[in-house]
Amino acid sequence: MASLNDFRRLGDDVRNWGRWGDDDELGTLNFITVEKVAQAAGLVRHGKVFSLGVDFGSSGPQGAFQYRPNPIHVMTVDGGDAETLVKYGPDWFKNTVAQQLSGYFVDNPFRFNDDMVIMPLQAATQWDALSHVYYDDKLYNGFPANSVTSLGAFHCGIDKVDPKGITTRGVLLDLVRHRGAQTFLEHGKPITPEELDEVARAQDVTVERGDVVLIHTGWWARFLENRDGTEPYSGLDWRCASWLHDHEIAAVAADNLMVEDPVSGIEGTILPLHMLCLRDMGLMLGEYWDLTALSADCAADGVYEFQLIAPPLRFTGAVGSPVNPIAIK
Ligand code: UVW
Repeated sequence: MASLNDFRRLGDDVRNWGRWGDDDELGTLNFITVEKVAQAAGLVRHGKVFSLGVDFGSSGPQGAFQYRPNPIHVMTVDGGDAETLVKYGPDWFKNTVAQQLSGYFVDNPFRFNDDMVIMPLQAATQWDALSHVYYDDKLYNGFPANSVTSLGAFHCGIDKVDPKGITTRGVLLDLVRHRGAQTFLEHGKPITPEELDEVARAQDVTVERGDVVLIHTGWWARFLENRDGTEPYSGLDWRCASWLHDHEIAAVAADNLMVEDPVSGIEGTILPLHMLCLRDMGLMLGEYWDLTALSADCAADGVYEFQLIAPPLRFTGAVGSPVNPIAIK
């Protein structure tokens, strides 16, 4: 087991603070240049589109952690209101909402439906913003941790990503195939930097500056079988921070709940890779990405690179965002 000193040493090695200026809030997304965007577009050869987003609904992966429920979907207007609630609804409804709606629904063929969702922004397929995780009272690039307030993140929020978006070359590293696993990487064997290199070599793909690397662990396929959002798995070891740093990638995403291995590997802290990536490197993490169909296609044609389009939603001051990432080959 490594120590907090080992962790801090690696933090010093991979820290990107000041690399793109003292006011930078994009972090490693700065590696995505216009040339990179153009290169990625050139990878589209067959028009095959893969949606990497999962369903946002009541049977999603949340619930096991009490602070994160699954999305709650509420209809705020539906066409049935025209036939029933406008006529028979309670007085408060008739005197307020119905008065407005009757303008649309009475003596008028027009009908409409509206809805809303209440959910943690971390509920399903998501990006962690750089302000999601910190330590020693500092966010990425040295911004004070108390700049994330009850009104939201004034630094490193997900809204800081939007001007640049996330459109780049994606590279899939298929750990399931590499380990010959049945469905998913069972708990107990964290993925090491050396193994990431082995997988890339075996797939004959290079990981380059500005790429988003997708780690296929099979966890999402497993979740669809047993609906157990707490199923332990093997994820990236904390030492992979060096690998992600050395390859100058733009971001990393996986098909499991945390990207990193559930076993910390550092005595005295949980989630060291989150801290090294988000706070020290300024590298965003994508979680709960569905890589099943994409990995099957990559195995079939031997092509593990593609155009990836995955812009977060622009929630002001939010520390994360749902996303529906698209891979195109
Ligand atoms: C935390 O880091 C707390 O959560 P997540 O794994 O969703 O990023």
